[in-house]
Amino acid sequence: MSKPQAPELTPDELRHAYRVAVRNRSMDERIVRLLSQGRVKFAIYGPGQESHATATALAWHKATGGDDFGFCGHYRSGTLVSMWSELTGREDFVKDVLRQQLSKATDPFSGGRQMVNHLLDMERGILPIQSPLGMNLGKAAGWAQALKLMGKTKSFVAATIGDGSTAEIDLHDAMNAISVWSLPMLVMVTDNEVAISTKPHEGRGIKDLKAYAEAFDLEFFEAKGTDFFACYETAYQAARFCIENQKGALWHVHGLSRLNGHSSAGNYRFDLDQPDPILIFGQELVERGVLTEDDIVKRISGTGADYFAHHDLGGIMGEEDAIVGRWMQEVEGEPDPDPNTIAEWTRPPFPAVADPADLSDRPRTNVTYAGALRAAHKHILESRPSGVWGQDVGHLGGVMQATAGLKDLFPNRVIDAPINEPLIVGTAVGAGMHPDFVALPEIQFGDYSLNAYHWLVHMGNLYWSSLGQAKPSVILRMPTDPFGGGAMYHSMSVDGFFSPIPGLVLCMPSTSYDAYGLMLSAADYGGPVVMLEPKYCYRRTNGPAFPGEPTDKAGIKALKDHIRRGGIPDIGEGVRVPLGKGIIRHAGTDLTLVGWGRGALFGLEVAEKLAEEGIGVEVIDLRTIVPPDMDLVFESVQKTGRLLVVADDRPFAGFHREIQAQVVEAFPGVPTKAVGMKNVPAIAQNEMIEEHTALTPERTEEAARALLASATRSTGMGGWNWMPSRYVTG
Ligand SMILES: Cc1ncc(C[n+]2csc(CCOP(=O)(O)OP(=O)(O)O)c2C)c(N)n1
Ligand SMILES: [Mg+2]
Repeated sequence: MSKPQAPELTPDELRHAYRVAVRNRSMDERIVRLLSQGRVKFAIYGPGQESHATATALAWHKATGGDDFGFCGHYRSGTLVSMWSELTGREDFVKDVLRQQLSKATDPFSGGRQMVNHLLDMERGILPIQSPLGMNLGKAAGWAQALKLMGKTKSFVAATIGDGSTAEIDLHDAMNAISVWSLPMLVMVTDNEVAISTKPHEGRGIKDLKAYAEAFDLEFFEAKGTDFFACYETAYQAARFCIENQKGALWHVHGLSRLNGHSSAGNYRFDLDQPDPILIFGQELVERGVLTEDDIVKRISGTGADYFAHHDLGGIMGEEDAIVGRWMQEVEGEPDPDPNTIAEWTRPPFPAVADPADLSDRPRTNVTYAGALRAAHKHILESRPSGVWGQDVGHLGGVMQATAGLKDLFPNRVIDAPINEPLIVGTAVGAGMHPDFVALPEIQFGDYSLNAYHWLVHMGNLYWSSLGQAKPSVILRMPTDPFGGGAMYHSMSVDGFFSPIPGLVLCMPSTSYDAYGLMLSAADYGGPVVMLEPKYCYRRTNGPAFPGEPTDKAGIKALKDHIRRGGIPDIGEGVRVPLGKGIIRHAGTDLTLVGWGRGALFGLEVAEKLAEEGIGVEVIDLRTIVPPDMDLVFESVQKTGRLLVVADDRPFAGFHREIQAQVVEAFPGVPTKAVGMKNVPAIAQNEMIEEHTALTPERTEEAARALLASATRSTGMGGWNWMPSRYVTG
């Protein structure tokens, strides 16, 4: 392969690179000084990476023009992002890094929420750097995937990991995504031959990065990280390779120095024995006649730990250091974040959705739950930049047939993904961060979503930690709960695992109408939403009819046949179900039954049965589990004085207990029970045992009757004016 030659850099460009390099060095070393004075608690920085960083940003800017670009670095990428910012018109970037270092309210990346050098600038394609090392790769791969699905044919995306982080499974995930989806993405391994304190022989299983890259059909590049010109050339070639071939590459940047240790948590004394790229770069620029000896930094003999004691800064760094010093003073005087704002940016505002009119008079729908999901996907795929990916979602239409028929309509945007849940969810997070893109990943069985648990946590905290700048629009769907002999690992309920994750919206629709309406609201919403879909529901036709559904016999038969054969029903415009709002499925005054998923359906069965005996059970279907519609629950309990919580998951330490706890806090003394799966490790394959373990209508009824029979009482502690219900007194 003939490699493209990088355009020659002008003296002005070289001087600019040197200036940015020394400005960042000055900032880092001034922070080191603050650390030793105890004026900063923690720092992580990049002295030793400046030549590689400035050269790389310059090369990528030349190779891409700054468009259709994405980069997710790590905590040592500050100088690279600094250079990129200047090239794309953002000034005073270092001042902003200082604001983050000092955790000021003015920190534009996170308002004092993130650790220093956890940067982002969505407008310039700088994706949010977060601490979990390998996950920056998944976000970048997803960003690239969405660019591709949006028809960008000249895009380029890069991500950084250190040499030690090559042991993280995330690298395997990203390499698979880049290889299988042919993503124009460069994996940059910045190798300083150490990971905090762990040496390569202790921490690196990959012995040959070239062979490793080639095994995934990625082009391999390498360059010495202290050599500005080699890095510039290689960064340009690697970027052009990715752009022209729309394929992936791996760049091993070796020989990097780490001049102040890993972070302030260890020994951060400046290491005079390692090669300093700034000294090398300065000398080269003098030799090329670009700078004079007076311009550049030089090593001098001095005493003490301070970098400044051992260096004559020269003209350029002298100027830059004066600017940094001034900025530092200014930033120190800026305000701290206001404690009253901690709950801000927890999640995006929910879209305003008119509460659906009372649907109880509507006939039952003839659209199955799976059919409704197909229609929701179709609507989203038609109306927005979006993509569906998951195992077997394309050719097969998903194991639950929730995506059947979609690949025929959108062959490139409905994608059969590798068997790798973190890859599926992680790339969805990256893709969903594009302002208009909605990622629609599916996990084949909820049980396997546990492999991607960290991605759920990650997508839940991105919005908060970036003050709303990183907003992953992801609708992650998965079948859950026991049904029909699924056995272990095809029966798990995951609501109790996921409900404590901050920042997520967790839905479990029980009807076709809600499945469709919640998905569309989730797409309008634009934040991360997890849809848990009870396997029991897919072929059922629970809930009200959609507007315009046929009512004549022939029409109904045609609709049913169409859906049974994998067709996508045509659901008219406008159906939406509000996020965060429950619904009363059955009114009553004797007992409040709060359920979700199958629990709501069984609850309704029980309510209808008890109504024949004159017992009024009020059934609330939460629909959105998190955040739960507690107003609706409280209003009902205020009226009935009893609470039963019903869902498939185990009540033990699960979400049942959250509802109970909130109700008991609001209404001390209220009698309450929770019913769900028995507290055993899993569901057995034997269906008789499954029946004995899982939630059933019978156990729901039993719990309701026991609760109705128990005397209710008020402790008088909570000040709620509870009156004995008609059932108990009468
Ligand atoms: C997933 C994860 N595990 C552990 C850490 C803690 N940690 C932070 S940096 C680091 C070492 C990384 O070494 P390397 O990848 O070589 O990068 P370097 O810092 O040397 O540039 C570790 C273990 C983390 N941030 N993320
Ligand atoms: Mg390292």
